[in-house]
Amino acid sequence: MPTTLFSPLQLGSITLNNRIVMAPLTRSRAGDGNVPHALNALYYAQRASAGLIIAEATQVTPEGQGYITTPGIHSDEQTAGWKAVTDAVHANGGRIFLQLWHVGRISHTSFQPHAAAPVAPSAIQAEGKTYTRDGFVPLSKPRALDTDEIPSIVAAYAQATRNALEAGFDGVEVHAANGYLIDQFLRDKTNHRTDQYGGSFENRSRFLLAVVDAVTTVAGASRVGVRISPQNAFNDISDSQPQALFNHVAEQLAPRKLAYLHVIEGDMSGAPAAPFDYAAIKQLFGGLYMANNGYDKARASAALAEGRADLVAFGKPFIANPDLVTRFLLDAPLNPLQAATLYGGSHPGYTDYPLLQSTAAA
Ligand code: 8OZ
Repeated sequence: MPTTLFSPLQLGSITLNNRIVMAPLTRSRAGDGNVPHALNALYYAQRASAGLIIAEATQVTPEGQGYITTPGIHSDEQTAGWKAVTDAVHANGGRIFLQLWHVGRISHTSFQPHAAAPVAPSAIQAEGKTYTRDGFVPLSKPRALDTDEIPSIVAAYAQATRNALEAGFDGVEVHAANGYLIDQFLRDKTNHRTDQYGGSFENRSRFLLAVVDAVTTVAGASRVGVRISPQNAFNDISDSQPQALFNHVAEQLAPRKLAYLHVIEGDMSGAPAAPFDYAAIKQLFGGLYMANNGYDKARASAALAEGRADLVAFGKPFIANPDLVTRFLLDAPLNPLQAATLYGGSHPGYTDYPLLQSTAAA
């Protein structure tokens, strides 16, 4: 039998009902104190038929925030809020990981404790804006982290992992993609350091690997995934040698026997990307490979059948179709995405996308 989207998969000690993954999606709908609340539990519970949900990027420290009303996993209240989310997903038979996030320089002083500068590998300001209480504002110039500050950030990822497990998550995903702090360390556009965290591939990968090792010490390797985006220019990120850099990253992650490697292939905007050998990344990593970026059912099915991926993560289709798995199974039409309700607000465009039955009955 060829592998399909509906083939179950053993992920460490947990069994996924299918290979259709809900990608991590920032929706900016946390409650006061960036605490997940009942609205978020309903949204995730509606999508529990995914083989695996990767809950949205969640800051591991107050300094790790860069957008309005994104959830955290550093306070007791946040941990308790997430517990209600994982309970609701598990009650519906789902599995859920949490994506651990630190934005680094993709932030604004208004999100930072004491309105301080955001932190980054080097003091290089990103081109771009973020949405604050005062609307869109340019990203703030970061300050470079001192070498001796880095272990405390690594420790914050470990503590966030303890909190995530206490909150009932089945595992965690380390967000090393999309131009945020870990990616800023990996790339030579944003990392101009001269200490052991800058320069060679080995040095630029040191922070990622320290985080991965700290997180796996807490959760066990089979409950830890990593997300990378070798060609994504989102958040003003790039590298002079992306293939060689990410081949090195995949090689270094391989012996760590993680749950999976999650790869955003190409550019998130859909802009054409240069040729890139993702098969090499998959082969060097050696474990389960989760593909992402603009897949539909046909492309995803082909990737699984041809052994180019083991799981496929879907973003926008899962926002608009809580019953995406059923729709794929039946080859049913998909609800279109409402772009205006992606970020912020309450139920509209979040928990009110219709199910197939209610569409048919209407
Ligand atoms: C879009 C808007 C805000 C955040 C990412 C967490 O790219 C994000 C994000 C995406 O990983």
